[in-house]
Amino acid sequence: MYKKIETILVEIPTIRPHKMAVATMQTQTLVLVKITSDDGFIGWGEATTIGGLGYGEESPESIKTNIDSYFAPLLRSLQGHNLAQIMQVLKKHINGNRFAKCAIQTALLDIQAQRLGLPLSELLGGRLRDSVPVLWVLASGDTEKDIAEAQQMLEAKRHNFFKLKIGSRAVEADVEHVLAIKQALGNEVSIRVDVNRAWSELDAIKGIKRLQAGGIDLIEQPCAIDNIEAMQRLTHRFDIAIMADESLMGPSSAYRLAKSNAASVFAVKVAQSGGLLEGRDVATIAQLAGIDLYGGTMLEGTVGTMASAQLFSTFENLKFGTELFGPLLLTQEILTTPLRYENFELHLPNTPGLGIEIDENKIEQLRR
Ligand code: MUC
Ligand code: MG
Repeated sequence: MYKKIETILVEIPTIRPHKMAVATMQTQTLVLVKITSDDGFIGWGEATTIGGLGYGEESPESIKTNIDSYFAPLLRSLQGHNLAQIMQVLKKHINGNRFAKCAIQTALLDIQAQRLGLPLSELLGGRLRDSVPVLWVLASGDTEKDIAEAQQMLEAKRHNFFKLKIGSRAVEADVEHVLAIKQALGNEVSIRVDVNRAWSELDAIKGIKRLQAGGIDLIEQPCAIDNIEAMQRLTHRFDIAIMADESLMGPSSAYRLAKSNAASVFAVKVAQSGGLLEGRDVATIAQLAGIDLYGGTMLEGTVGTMASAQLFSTFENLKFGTELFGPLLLTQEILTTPLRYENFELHLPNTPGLGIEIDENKIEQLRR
């Protein structure tokens, strides 16, 4: 039984403003869930989002309210430890709320894996790699600063591929910005762009033509969430990889996107999928449809990042790597031992569950 469910909002400043078409972040609000089981285990989950309601349909405050008011009483009323049965009841009684569901499921999986003495990845099908490649997102808003930041990351062997946040300026200005960075970093360094749905289809055609010719490797979510037809036409028209991000909201949207050939790559995000198990389903749909995979982030802190890494470590095809750099964008550490980023990759622990230890004193200091 799970009698104690706590939801904690933790506010952490970022190392620099993070400028995206949907919001500029100066701080991140981590939404953490801590569940204590009757047999003495503690599990953690995370439901962090980006820019309040700027990105998704759930805000940190609404996630906390909904977990405290609806998920927690329901979970407290259930007997036993059967995770599938518990999630089935939660899904039956609670509509939507994918981020909240993901956090609860992660904490329960963390506990179940600890109970079995296994790393969480072993409950998700089994680990195929002990580390995942991690890119860095350049989003200072300034071309020269972005180039310097990328060069620093390359020298420190922290990241060797990059994603650029665009979409807030005119298409031409964004294209110049991207191509200047590509030229400065050279052919060997993979550069991708995330438009965060800011372009019309015509903007996209104009922009992608030049970006493809300039050697850019991937265009993420160029058009509106629901404009599946535009994504389909762009995927068909260009050789460059077109990736669905915001349009992917769990397995059924993954199925629709795959069926309409509306992307050549999927950004799998555990919270957007509605849980780790649903993220795995999204990946399976992609694999069956011949769509490549990329491990996405909602700029989560260490809990959501490690949960995602545990899932991504089980993917057979992780062709486009991951963007699990969220904790590195934050100025404060909430683990007793920080995550290990080394040689351009995030390394997974072999200890049971998520394999991380939360510094609860730090959480107390930083909580809202
Ligand atoms: C997004 O749209 O991909 C991921 C990395 C980043 O900088 O923003 C997020 C959201
Ligand atoms: Mg994106």
